[in-house]
This record gives sequence, C-alpha cells and structure tokens, in this order.
Amino acid sequence: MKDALEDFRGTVEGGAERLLALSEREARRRRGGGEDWSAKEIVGHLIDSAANNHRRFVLAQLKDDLIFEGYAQEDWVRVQTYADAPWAGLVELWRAYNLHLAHVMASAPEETLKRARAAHSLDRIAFHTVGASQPATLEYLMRDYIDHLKHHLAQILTAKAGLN
Ligand code: NI
Repeated sequence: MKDALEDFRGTVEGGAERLLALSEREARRRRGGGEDWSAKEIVGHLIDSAANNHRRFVLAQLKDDLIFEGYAQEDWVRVQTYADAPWAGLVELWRAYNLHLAHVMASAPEETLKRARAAHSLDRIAFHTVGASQPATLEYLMRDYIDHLKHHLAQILTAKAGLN
C-alpha cells in the first residue's frame, strides 16, 4: 500500500497542475460522445467519490463488514451544478481532499487493510467489482478508489490533448 500511496500523491499533485492549465472555457466544454460530462463535472464527480469513500474508509475501520450504500452519481453532479462552480476552486478542493484521503489511507493499520471480509457490497459499489461470494479487503477498496480516480483523470487529460 505504501508504494501505491506515493504514486497516488504524485497523481494528485501532477494532475492538479495539469488540470489548472485548462481554461475556464475548456473546463466547461461538454466532451460529446457517450458520456457528456465536462471537465468540471468530471472533477465534481471525483469530489463526490472522495466524499463517499472518505466515509467508507473510516467506517470500514469501525466495523467488521464492508457493506456500504452506493450513491446516485449523475444526480449528485446535476444537483450541485458543478458546471457553474469556478474551475480553480474545484481543482483545489479535489487536490486537498485527495491528499487528506492519502493521509487517511496511510493511517490505516496493515492488519485492518488486509483483513478478509466475507460480508461486503463491492459486487455493487466497486469500480472493478468483487463477486459477492468472494471476500474483499479494505486495501482492495482503497486501490479501487485510486483506479477510478485515474480513469476519470485520464478522460479529461486525453480529451484536452485531442482539442488542439
Ligand atoms: Ni465514475
């Protein structure tokens, strides 16, 4: 987990720098294609993911199972009108929230991270799901959170490269 966290901090710091290079106009532009969130809405979605997983990362250390509710992702983005929020503020919140989550992840004891939990909802809420009949770990949930973040970050940064 230690290596993953070093890499994660680098992704967040480097990602924030590259995101801030987008203009307000670029950040508002809908990308078209299958998923039509703008960069602002994708970062908003990642802030929602951070908030929901923050709770999970703490609660997982206070109970035996890994059973958590999902959340209505599209509705969360719509209700918060991320498209109207200033870009630099969203990126700063995303950066700071994730650096705190890196701290939370680093603070979790190794034996808590690795403990196999038979009862979990990762067959429904994970980015890369775990079958309901297989045990899951908190470390898996944390790594999965990082994979989800990288997936959406790449969507924004790849789209930007394609704009010029
Ligand atoms: Ni997502």
